[in-house]
Amino acid sequence: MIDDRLVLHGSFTSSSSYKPMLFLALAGLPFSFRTVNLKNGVQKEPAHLALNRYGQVPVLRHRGLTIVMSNVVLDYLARTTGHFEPKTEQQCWQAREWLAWENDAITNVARVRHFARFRPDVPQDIVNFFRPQAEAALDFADKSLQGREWLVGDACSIADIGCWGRMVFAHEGGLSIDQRPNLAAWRDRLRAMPGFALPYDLIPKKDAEFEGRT
Ligand SMILES: N[C@@H](CCC(=O)N[C@@H](CS)C(=O)NCC(=O)O)C(=O)O
Repeated sequence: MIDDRLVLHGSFTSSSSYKPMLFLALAGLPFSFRTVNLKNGVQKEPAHLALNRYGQVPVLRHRGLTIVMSNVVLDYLARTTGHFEPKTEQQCWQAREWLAWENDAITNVARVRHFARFRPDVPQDIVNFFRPQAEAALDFADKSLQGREWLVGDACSIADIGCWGRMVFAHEGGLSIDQRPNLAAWRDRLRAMPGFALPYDLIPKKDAEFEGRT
């Protein structure tokens, strides 16, 4: 029998885990959460490496499949559930384009935050190299949202969830969403959606079952 329950492996400090978790929460879908303790290095243990060769989170398991890389997980969830998939084929490709850009550019926001939060030993010169790239990524997203509510089409899509999800911890790296009016308004639109929560409220520190909204 094929197991139809979605199982997400992730960590509460991880923006990459937050992205699929937020998708599932906004979609109101039931799923199981399995915590991976990054601080203790559980992601590098053989059992986890068997699921994710990169030794990272997140991992989604569903119907006998194992899917890794947060944006691939978002793509999979949109395709299999129909939630947060834009309307036209062109828009579907555009949403994937935003996710690819996100992985190039907003990753710098995650890097700066990672150094600030977890790696005080990293020399300031290195942080200073990534900070302008992080600021530029936030500026680009802010400019792209000028005069529009969502990154693609006229509704929230995986593009918005992916881009917001990786910039959610920006403040922990001393980067500001609030100072960018279009980004701040977009974040507030996401925040107003049923099921929305910030990572520390959404992602449990222990294994958990989510029954979704009926
Ligand atoms: N490109 C990957 C990045 C995943 C990633 O960097 N995960 C981090 C947490 S946000 C992780 O597992 N770090 C632990 C490690 O690398 O040891 C994705 O989007 O899934």
